[in-house]
Amino acid sequence: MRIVLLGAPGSGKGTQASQLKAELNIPHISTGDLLRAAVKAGTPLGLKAKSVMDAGQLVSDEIVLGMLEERLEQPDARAGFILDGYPRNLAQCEALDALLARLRQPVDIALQLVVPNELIVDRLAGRAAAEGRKDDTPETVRERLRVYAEQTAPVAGYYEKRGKLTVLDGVGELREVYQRILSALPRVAA
Ligand code: B4P
Repeated sequence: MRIVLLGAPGSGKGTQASQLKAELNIPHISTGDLLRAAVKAGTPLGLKAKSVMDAGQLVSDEIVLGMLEERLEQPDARAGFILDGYPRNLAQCEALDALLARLRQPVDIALQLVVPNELIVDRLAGRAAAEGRKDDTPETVRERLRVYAEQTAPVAGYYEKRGKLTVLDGVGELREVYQRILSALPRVAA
């Protein structure tokens, strides 16, 4: 199964995807994680991405697509994948469709987790305290939510037009949200 997880920062995409990958036995591919790994390794690409991520902006489409392409071409992704954090704008939607057409791996379902902004701010403040991620500071979170509303929100419409979008309530205990996701997936018992 090929799943795209959509939602604002802090809506629970990464959290839910890491649980779902074990259930479905397919890799969780997070562009945020790929970028953070490049930053940590100090690669030229990571050095370029770091300041952009710390400011809450989107890294260039070209850099993210190159990384994603390399990851999706790995053998474990042939059985399917959970894509988290991509696409983040309409240009990335088109690029993903072209890439997946070449790999003969079209998206089966796009799941959007909806969470109100006030709750997102609380969740990310909790993560800032626990993990110290630089882009979880209140000021950067506000910028990430602005970028999301401006550039990423239209991505849901892209999948809706193609009959692939399912919108889910992302508010509640982790387990409750997870059950909603399982119930929305074709051929997976809830
Ligand atoms: P991401 O890594 O995608 O960061 P994120 O949006 O915060 O999502 P994440 O999956 O980590 O968090 P989650 O909601 O699960 O992106 C980081 C940066 O990378 C971007 O700002 C951008 O610069 C760059 N980037 C990534 N992809 C890109 C792309 N395609 N193009 C350009 N740039 C790109 O969890 C958040 C917190 O909420 C956690 O603490 C979790 O425990 C908590 N939580 C989750 N569900 C909960 C629940 N039900 N109840 C209570 N708490 C919950």
